[in-house]
Amino acid sequence: MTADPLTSSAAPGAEYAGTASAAYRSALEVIESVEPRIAAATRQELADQRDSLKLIASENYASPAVLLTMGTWLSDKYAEGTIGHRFYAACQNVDTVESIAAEHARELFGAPYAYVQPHSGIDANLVAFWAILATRIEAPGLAELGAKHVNDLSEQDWESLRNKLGNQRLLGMSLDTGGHLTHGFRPNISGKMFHQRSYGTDPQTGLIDYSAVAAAAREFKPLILVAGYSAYPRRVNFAKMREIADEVGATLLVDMAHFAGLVAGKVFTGDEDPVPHAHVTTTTTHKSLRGPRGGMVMATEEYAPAVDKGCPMVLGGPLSHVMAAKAVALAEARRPEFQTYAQNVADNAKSLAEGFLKRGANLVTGGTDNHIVLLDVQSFGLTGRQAESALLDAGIVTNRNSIPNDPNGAWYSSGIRFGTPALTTRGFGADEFDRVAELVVEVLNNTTPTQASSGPSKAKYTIADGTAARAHAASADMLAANPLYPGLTL
Ligand code: DSN
Repeated sequence: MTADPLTSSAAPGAEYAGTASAAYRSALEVIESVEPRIAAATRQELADQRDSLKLIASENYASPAVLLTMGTWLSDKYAEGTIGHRFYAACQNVDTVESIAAEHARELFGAPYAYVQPHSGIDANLVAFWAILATRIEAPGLAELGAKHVNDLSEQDWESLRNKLGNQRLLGMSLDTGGHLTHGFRPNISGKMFHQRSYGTDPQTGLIDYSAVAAAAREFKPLILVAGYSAYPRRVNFAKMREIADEVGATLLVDMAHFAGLVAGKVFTGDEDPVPHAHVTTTTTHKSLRGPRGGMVMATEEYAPAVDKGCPMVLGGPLSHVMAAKAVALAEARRPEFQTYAQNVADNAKSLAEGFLKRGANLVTGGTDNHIVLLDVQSFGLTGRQAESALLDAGIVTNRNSIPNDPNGAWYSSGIRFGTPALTTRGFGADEFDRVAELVVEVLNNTTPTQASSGPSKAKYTIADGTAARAHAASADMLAANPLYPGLTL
């Protein structure tokens, strides 16, 4: 395994590690002089991230260049609107920043159009939903009424158009089979906006059954078919999803927030690359793509003009400092080293999955072919909540997750979701991920649920003496061999 160039001592990150250290030391001194508790928490976060096995599938470590880009006066500028068309004066530098970020995104993903303003994944999906509604419902509605702009409509006509906008259908992957809350679920605004239905996975294999998706689409006739996931450990055939969307006249929206890094790194190509197949593709920039916390939307020419109106339609003022950091991260992702990184992420996930399977653990779908491994912890006699807490005691940071037909619901759950993007950035290889699987199994084998007065507790547990300490000691060696931000001293 080659160490990662952006965060390990082997390459470019190391060239500026000394400079970055000086920059961070100065920054923390300045922060300390105003609110020392924030400086202390910031230092402690680095120490904690350095000392634990970060296996949360949606987290990563951005490079010092990306992180430093966010700490500037670009943050102070208002720039509502879009490139060259702002509602504020003096946006020339924000125009430059946003144009460069969008250009990198278009080039990296081969997209006709990219919009880099969304502040998060939910914002990106909201922009996408409203761009689709504007294109497919509002524009033809206005034309039918002989109007150019919504402000030209009578109150009655606007009311009727508003009802149409708020009464559309969306078909997405169910939450318990790995879909995301923003794909039409009631606690999220998407579920309040749309009449939603879900497709699941095959109960035997745990895999997406495309003929079942097609049948659901034919029956439900959604305006929007959503593909994408946050806890499905397999690849998706987006060409098939597009065929299904086309057959029923739906717009295909792919949310690639989780696997954007595998698309950028050319691990997912052809039918597995969503961008050429989707009408609209959304993503976050901070997960496997390893950029700053934020979102992004890519679209065909047909949807681009509506997406471009994301601010002020859905979004508040763009975060110019974050758009700048997106540009830096996307420039990094265009380097050949990023393709090596992305392939390592997928190879390491396989190694982690095999490590679990050979030690007798059960995995949802029986394995992985992306960056996610979903462990069913029922065979350990634990809930997801108990397993997550016991692993945290041992310095292994994960998150609990529902599994299909989860008997414990979403809060306690029966699964633990693991992801390889972060530790792969640190330089962990296949052998180390096998060792991680061994540590996890050892911790869970030594954890037992605590009896509560009203029967077994779904949250409380006991971990056998010495287990957590042994796991800490074993991971300390691996963490020391693969340091986070080597050369960065505070
Ligand atoms: N919260 C992200 C995740 O952990 O998958 C998705 O929004």
